[in-house]
Amino acid sequence: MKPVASNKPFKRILLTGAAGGLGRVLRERIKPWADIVRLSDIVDMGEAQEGEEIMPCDLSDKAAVHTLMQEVDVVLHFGGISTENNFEAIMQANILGTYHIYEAVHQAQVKRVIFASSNHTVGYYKTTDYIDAHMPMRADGMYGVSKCFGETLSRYYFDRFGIETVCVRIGSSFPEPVNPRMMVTYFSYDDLLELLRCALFTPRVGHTISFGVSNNPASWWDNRYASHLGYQAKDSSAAFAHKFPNSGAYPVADDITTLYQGGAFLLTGPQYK
Ligand code: NAI
Ligand code: 15L
Repeated sequence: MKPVASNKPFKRILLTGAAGGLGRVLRERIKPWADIVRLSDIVDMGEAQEGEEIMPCDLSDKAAVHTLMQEVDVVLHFGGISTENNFEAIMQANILGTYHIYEAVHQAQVKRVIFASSNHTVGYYKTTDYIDAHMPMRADGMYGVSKCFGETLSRYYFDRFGIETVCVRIGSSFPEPVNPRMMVTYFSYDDLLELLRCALFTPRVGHTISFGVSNNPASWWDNRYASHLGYQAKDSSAAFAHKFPNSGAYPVADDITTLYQGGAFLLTGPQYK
């Protein structure tokens, strides 16, 4: 039988980190954008459903990442270690892994990457600061440093080879805020999907850094340098305000987790005495 012509925008999207919290949310929801969603992770992803391909891969394995990239149109790079950890582990998954992704993207002539960066690239700014994406990065730990590496690496691949990337400095993308900090950093799943849609379908993005955050009552982040994406958040943490009646008292003096934007990440890793 003759194959039915598809009118989906992409033939194949690669999603790394497909077994993770966000990967499992995106798995189903990005299907309208591609004939095939290629799912990859280092852990079990279950059975392939219609319109899916499952390709397990350790991001630190260069040859495997190159195989993963064959016939891919665009990449949503969400795989890697997602919280503070020892440097060796972070180096393998996030630093070497992201380097492998970009080398493979270059070799396979993939045109665009969406990189799941993090608010922890700027976690050492104060919670009284209002920052934009042109201000210097101030990572709050080795995890944040690895995301700074990914942002810098993607800038290099754009400047040298013209490979476009949207780095999304994701705030806190979970079903709902679970502490007062997340009243500021909350990024609903619907808004995440909308920002990804903007990042994929805006004709020219060059190298863009966007804060991934909903339209929350308070904000630390000015998204002016990503305005060309046209992202408009529809959700707000205000819907959960009843859970944190005292969040107006934030920050709390002498509580480091409320003084810096990185929150509890300030208490991970080596501490100054
Ligand atoms: P997650 O930890 O649930 O998912 C990450 C996935 O990457 C896991 O399934 C893990 O198995 C996989 N992975 C780890 N090392 C790997 C390796 N060496 N090779 C291949 N796969 C590997 O994290 P989550 O919440 O889904 O986040 C997804 C991405 O978004 C991560 O890159 C994270 O840093 C970033 N992010 C997420 C935020 C959030 O609020 N959920 C906030 C800021 C950034
Ligand atoms: C992140 O970068 C982490 O991946 C996620 O698990 C949360 O800790 C998030 O930041 C946050 O700051 O809430």
